[in-house]
Amino acid sequence: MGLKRICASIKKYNNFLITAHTRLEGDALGAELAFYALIRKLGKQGVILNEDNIPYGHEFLPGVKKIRRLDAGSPYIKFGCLVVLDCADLKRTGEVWRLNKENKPILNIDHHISNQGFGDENWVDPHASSCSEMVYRIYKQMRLPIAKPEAIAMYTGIMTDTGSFRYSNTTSFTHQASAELLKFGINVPLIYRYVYENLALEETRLLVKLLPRIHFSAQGRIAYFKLNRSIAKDGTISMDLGDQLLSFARAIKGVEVVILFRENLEAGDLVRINLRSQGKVDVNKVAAFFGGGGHKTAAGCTPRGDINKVIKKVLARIRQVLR
Ligand SMILES: [Mn+2]
Repeated sequence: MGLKRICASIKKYNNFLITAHTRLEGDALGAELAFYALIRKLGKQGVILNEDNIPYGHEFLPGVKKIRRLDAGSPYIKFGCLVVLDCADLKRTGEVWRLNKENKPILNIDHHISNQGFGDENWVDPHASSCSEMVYRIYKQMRLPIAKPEAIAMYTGIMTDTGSFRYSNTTSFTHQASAELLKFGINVPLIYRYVYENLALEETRLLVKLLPRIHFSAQGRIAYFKLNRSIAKDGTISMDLGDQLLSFARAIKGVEVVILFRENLEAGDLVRINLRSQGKVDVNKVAAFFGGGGHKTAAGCTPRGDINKVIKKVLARIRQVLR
């Protein structure tokens, strides 16, 4: 079984480079911080390093200051093992995977159903609510004591990936794990406030402007937002704001699939697409068709092309499934 083998691998190495996907969020950060604390308890060394910055609202996580960003000094970091958390494929780490020039073993710990097993050791559990929940299971398997800082990290990861325990990935085990983490005196309302109720005033103004731009398709079963280059410029559309749009749309009666289309965020004619499903449509399959992936109910992809043509193609694909 994957868990036992991952534990054996962790014991083998002494120096870890720990990373997760770009556009960091609660689960990626939670899993990283909890994993780092775990190897420290085993008397081992490690560095957490990501391509992207700590996202707004997550500075409260204990230990977040020791997380490094990819920079000029990064190629000189020595490590014996690369740990990739919450990534469906290696490229989701951005450019971080390139630091593994000496082809050190890769441990792939992830819960995306689209994960093909890019590591030398893979533990992929699509039934896990979150990568943080998987790290929790490593603590249990190794019988390592949990302390408050990593309890906060793992709770935050589980909370964000389950949409605060309301998505279909929430299991009885998710609640059991969370119940144990709560014993460490975690301030749940405060975490919730930091992560979800922390919109900046200018973002709120933008949100109000964008909400009327909602479109519907398939008799109201698909809701989507089209964010043109002009709106998305200066990176003003944070994922935070994107999440707000997605949550708003998924709360509408009869809506099965919610999509966010963002034009040309980084380069060229790329369209960033975020998909959420209420369960009837497997959006991982839809995203996979356009070169992406994720989970059955939450996935993403970044195809090339004119945004209007891309929208047409994606909607046609989903309408087929809804039929
Ligand atoms: Mn995750």
